Amino acid sequence: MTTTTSYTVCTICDAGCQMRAVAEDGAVTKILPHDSPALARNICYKGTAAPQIHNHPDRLRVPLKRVGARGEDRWEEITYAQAIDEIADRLQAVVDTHGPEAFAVSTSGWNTQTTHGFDRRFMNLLGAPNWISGVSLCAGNTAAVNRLTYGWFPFPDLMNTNCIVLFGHNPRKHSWTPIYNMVEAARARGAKVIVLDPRVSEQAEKADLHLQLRAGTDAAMCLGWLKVIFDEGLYDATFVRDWCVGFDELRARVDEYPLERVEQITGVDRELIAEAARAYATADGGCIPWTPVTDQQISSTSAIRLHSILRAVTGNLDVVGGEMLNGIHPGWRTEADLQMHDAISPEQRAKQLGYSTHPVYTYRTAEMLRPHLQRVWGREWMDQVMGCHMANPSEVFRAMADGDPYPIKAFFALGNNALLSYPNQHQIHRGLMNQDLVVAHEIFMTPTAMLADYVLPGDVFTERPHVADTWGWGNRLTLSEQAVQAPEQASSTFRFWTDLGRRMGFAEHFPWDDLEALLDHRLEPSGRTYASFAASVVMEQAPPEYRKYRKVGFATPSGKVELSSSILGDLGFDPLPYHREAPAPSEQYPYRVFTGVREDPFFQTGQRNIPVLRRRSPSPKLFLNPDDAAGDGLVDGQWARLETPTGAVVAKVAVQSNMLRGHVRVPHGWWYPETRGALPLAGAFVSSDAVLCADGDEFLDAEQGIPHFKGFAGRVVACAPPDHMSTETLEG
Ligand SMILES: Nc1nc2c(c(=O)[nH]1)N[C@H]1C(S)=C(S)[C@@H](COP(=O)(O)OP(=O)(O)OC[C@H]3O[C@@H](n4cnc5c(=O)[nH]c(N)nc54)[C@H](O)[C@@H]3O)O[C@H]1N2
Ligand SMILES: Nc1nc2c(c(=O)[nH]1)N[C@H]1C(S)=C(S)[C@@H](COP(=O)(O)OP(=O)(O)OC[C@H]3O[C@@H](n4cnc5c(=O)[nH]c(N)nc54)[C@H](O)[C@@H]3O)O[C@H]1N2
Ligand code: SF4
Ligand SMILES: [Mo]
Repeated sequence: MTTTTSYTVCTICDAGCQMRAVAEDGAVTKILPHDSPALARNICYKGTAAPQIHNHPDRLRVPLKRVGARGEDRWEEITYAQAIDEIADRLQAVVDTHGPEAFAVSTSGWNTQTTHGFDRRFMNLLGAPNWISGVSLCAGNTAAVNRLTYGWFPFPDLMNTNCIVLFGHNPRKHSWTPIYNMVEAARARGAKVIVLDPRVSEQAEKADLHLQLRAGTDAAMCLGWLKVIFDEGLYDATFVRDWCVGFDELRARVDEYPLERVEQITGVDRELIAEAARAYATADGGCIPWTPVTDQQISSTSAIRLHSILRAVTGNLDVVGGEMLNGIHPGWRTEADLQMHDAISPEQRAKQLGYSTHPVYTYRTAEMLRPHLQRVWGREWMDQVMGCHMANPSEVFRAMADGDPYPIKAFFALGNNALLSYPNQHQIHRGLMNQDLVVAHEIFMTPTAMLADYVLPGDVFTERPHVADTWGWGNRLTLSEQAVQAPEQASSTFRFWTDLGRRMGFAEHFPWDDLEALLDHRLEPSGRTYASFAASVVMEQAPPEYRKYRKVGFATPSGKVELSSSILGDLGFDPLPYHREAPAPSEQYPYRVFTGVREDPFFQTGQRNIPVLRRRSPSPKLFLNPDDAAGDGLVDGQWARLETPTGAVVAKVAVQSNMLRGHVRVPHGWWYPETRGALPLAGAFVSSDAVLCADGDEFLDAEQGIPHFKGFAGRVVACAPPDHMSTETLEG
């Protein structure tokens, strides 16, 4: 028996822990923690379940072609070469009839890992602007909004900070373990932790201060903090004078939010608001780590901007314990460097859906930032957190479903369960049903893949070499070695785009024959090959350099921190942050529903088919406060239906005293792989939060067009368990 041990970067979730894969006779049999004591704790039970996931009997191994009606889940096995041939011909037919804008791609890049900018490269060569991603709801959009204010999306210096402010963000031992470990270490060092969460979350339980705000009121809360910070002179007046523009306008806006008003909006006592604001502003090095809760709200752009503004006016930008503007690794070609955004014409870029309606995350804003990014970071196009200048997902699905404003007729999902991963699931479904060509690149047969014409089997992270670059967000490079061969015809998304590109006339732009050759190219600026990198580096990061803006300024039009955003103003939006509400709860729909609270055993829509993980959480749960449950006559453990004007899902009631009254939590991403063949699309509509979330204008953030997942109105009624859950087999 041959046994090998390799360094590998886990992509089961997006935290990217480096760990060790043990392979015996060509299969990964065991995952070990890192051999560096500093990194050994960065591993969770999803990571150690990698062998069960990767060697699962249901892993897709051969390309499949649909033979039944779309969504019927009947297939024939074909060769990879036939699949690429037919996909190329059918995509070309769509482009010839409707133009390249009729082709859309959805991916998230975390898990396929080997995207390497090739999806955009292919689309840009074709002239296709409609690329979307799950990061439109997660960090990618935070990055885009951060750039409006200071031209970069900073990373918190958790190792050195004295104060951590968690807006909902709730890392745990088995949920974003590395961030959890850093927060724990900071706490042990004496750093203060402030949590803002409608629930007494795990982080809130241990926090120095917990502000139990109503869901969806984060922007108002931040305006309240600024009111205290300005009124009490707790800001860094020198930094504001020398490095910020728009202070007076901002101050006038903040004055519209006296603490009485903020207390009324957020439901948090004004004294506590002031105490928290003071604690953050006076900490010598405080940080507000990225959080998804402000990525998914109707006031998202304002709330994210307010985090940026708080960081700036308190003097926490690019200082020890604050927020690092690290830039990118100088010896590395980033995704953006490979994407060829100059190959697509400005006319085609302007057809990107959302370009005129919700432009902040589209090409339109990226085009405005180009000279400034070039000045500071040496690149015109930046792709932090795997997704910049993308189309608006809701508009893409509308175009797919209704041909409005123009038809989209070909849709590819790579490492993304698109049907469940955006708002308004029924519209996504209609859109997928209305396509001439749907391709899924997957490791399992998901509901989205069931709707495809072709399903291509993907490889997984232990089956390919990679150098992880913190998703273009930071300057760290981390080695991920190939431990084993992919099964049968499974391969990477790099292989897919290369083969499709070569087949469709772009061979000269896809010259790399394998991933190692491409990694050589990406490492070339540092004078290394992948082999020499792998032989000498496990992880590398340049030592931090602080206050770099003193040399280069900020990558904004003014070169300063724009408290009042000139770009937002030029785009016709309010250049100052504000608070906006979604339609309020009513007598008919009395609760504020929020999606989220990630479940430890699963990443997003995945792993419900992995027994060792599913056993830890057999069914989806609605969290309700005991008084609310009693008022509705609901008891812990019974099934209930959560209804919004958009749709209804069922889940088990979990009565929890840590929930704020009037709030209901619905989990993300539930479907029932075990019902494949028995329920349509394996129960994709039974318990999926995306069924509930609307994406009409009254639910969309104006500037980015992202939906409101944090506090939409709903009601809960008792119901019978769904048929497939009525036996206790799964529950046990
Ligand atoms: N309705 C709703 N939508 C959401 C959210 C929500 O809470 N509600 N959350 C948002 C957030 S925070 C995020 S981060 C995104 C996440 O979006 P994604 O990261 O795209 O997550 P999933 O949609 O679960 O899709 C991941 C798919 O990739 C497959 N996969 C895993 N590894 C590989 C691989 O190596 N190769 C290939 N080809 N496939 C692989 C898995 O089987 C799975 O089906 O979703 C966002 N969308
Ligand atoms: N095990 C596991 N870990 C994961 C993931 C997973 O699927 N499984 N997913 C990863 C990904 S992609 C992400 S994005 C993160 C997300 O993980 P977190 O950042 O921890 O976010 P959530 O778990 O969605 O919700 C966190 C908290 O937000 C609170 N909350 C709800 N609405 C609001 C609001 O309007 N304002 C505020 N301030 N708080 C609110 C909730 O009560 C909850 O306690 O987790 C990552 N880690
Ligand atoms: S936290 Fe767990 S699932 Fe996520 S990357 Fe780390 S080991 Fe993998
Ligand atoms: Mo996320």
